Amino acid sequence: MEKGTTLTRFIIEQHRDRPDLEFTELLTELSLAGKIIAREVNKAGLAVTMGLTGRTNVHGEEVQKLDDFANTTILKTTDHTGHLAGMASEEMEDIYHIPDKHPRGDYILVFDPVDGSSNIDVNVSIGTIFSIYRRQSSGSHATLEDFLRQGREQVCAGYIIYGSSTMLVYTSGLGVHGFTLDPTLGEFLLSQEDIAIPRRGRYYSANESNYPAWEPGVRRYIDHLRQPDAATGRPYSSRYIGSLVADFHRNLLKGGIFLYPGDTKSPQGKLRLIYEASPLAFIIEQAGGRASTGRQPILEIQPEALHQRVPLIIGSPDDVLEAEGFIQGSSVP
Ligand code: P6P
Repeated sequence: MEKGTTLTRFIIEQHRDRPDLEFTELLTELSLAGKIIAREVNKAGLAVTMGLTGRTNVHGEEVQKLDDFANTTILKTTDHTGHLAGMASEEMEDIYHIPDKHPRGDYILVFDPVDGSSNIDVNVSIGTIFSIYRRQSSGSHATLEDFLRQGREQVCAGYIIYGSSTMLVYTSGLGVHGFTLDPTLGEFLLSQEDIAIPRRGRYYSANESNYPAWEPGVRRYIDHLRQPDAATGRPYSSRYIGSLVADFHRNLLKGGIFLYPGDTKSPQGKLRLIYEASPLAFIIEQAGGRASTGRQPILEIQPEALHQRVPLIIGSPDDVLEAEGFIQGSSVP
């Protein structure tokens, strides 16, 4: 479709022949939440959303006022659509049940309302990550089992990145498409259709202060990337923003690999499976990329807990495959 097509029209036309994907309105409401959050992000430097709430979340992390605001905004813009049977978020310990005054539907929504929120105060790009599954339970409310799903069962995943421009990138299994918010219209307009990640990149993203605590295969891989080799464009450049959505978005468009492995302090790493790794893994596979723990595809992991963490290696397929080779010990320099 031509650039400048609105998100709503794109979704309607893309899903026209897919009666199984009847969550157009839900995606539209999510984009409204993105616009509202973008407005707060853009004035965070001025408004009361700067700084902390004084509370901590289920993970013991300081809850930024914007985290709270974004979480509430997404709940309020989607809970009445009649598409959802429940929701789960990084900011909520338990499942959010749709209030009885609203109709319930066949889907569940999981999201990280503002990932990278620690970057709010220093004006670094941050993002919202979301994912939609068809519910499995049949009762009046969603159950925990509706949320503990392999990533392969996602019907939709996306993110909104609040940066130099606000972009919404999503897939519903029919490719990856990017929309840029035109603030004068208040509309997300198609800017990149069928995004495909380069097979190999020139960037690697990792917090190298963790290098001493990484397992030997990860250290060998990073050492490998630093060695000159014209054929594969090494040494790669290190690009680490410390904001997952921003690092992911750059690698999606330019090619590259992002690594947040486990280490001796945190064997499962830092990032969450259900509302961070799985949605981004669905997107990257739809864009021709790859996502794993280094040993297992992210989308094949069976979650056991709502907030469980997972090592994440994601990006250009040739780069992720090469990293897996080092981690699994089948590649030595
Ligand atoms: P570290 C931000 O807090 C976040 O959850 C992700 O957005 C980011 O990729 C990661 O943590 C950064 O973690 O340990 O490098 O500061």
